[in-house]
Amino acid sequence: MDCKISEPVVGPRSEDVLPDSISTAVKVVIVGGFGVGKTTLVGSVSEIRPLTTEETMTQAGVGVDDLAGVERKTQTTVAMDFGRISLSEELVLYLFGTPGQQRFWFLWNGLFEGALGAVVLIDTRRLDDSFDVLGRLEERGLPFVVAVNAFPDAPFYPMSELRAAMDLPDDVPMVDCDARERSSSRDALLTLVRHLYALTTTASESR
Ligand SMILES: Nc1nc2c(ncn2[C@@H]2O[C@H](COP(=O)(O)OP(=O)(O)OP(=O)(O)O)[C@@H](O)[C@H]2O)c(=O)[nH]1
Ligand SMILES: [Mg+2]
Repeated sequence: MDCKISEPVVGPRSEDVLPDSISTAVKVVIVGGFGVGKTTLVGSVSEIRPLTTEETMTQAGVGVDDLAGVERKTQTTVAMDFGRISLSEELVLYLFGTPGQQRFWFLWNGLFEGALGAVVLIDTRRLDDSFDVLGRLEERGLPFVVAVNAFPDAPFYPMSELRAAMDLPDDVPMVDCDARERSSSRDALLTLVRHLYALTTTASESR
């Protein structure tokens, strides 16, 4: 019997393949407290379909998860987010979003391995949640920028006041951000890359 098998060719989608011009790949982490928009940022900016590990929040979290300010949240990251964005023909960023709930923070060690920098997302309604996050980054000595994610009912504070409240050094860049907007999320990542570049330049000049 004549039998022709025409299996579909399975392989990477064209948008998943990096152009040959890419010469530098940098790993960055997206960190911040519970529900500040980390998964949203990775999802809005990634040029590949992002990997998420979202689970439905259940009654089991009552009394464990602090839902103040994010009462309408139904899903939470339990392991990581992953995405990718090419910032130029040569430079690609690999994005690793961390889980925000403190009970999953033990996963940060693995996620931070090999990372060159971090974007810290903050929500001005729950600024206190950022203190532990910033403390952990400072302990690790990982360079970071702070992105103030704009929630509609969040109080507005000038950047200088936020900087003072978080006791941030003057050389840590701060940007406004709407994690739902691709261009805004991209700007936050570009701010981090410029910061990393400036730190490298300063370090090599002082040698
Ligand atoms: N208005 C507004 N809503 C946002 C923004 N970013 C995220 N959200 C919403 O805030 C909620 C929480 O966002 P997530 O991206 O899940 O937050 P997360 O930091 O990943 O949360 P965890 O992983 O649970 O810590 C979602 O309903 C988003 O749609 C923003 O910039 N503006
Ligand atoms: Mg998340």
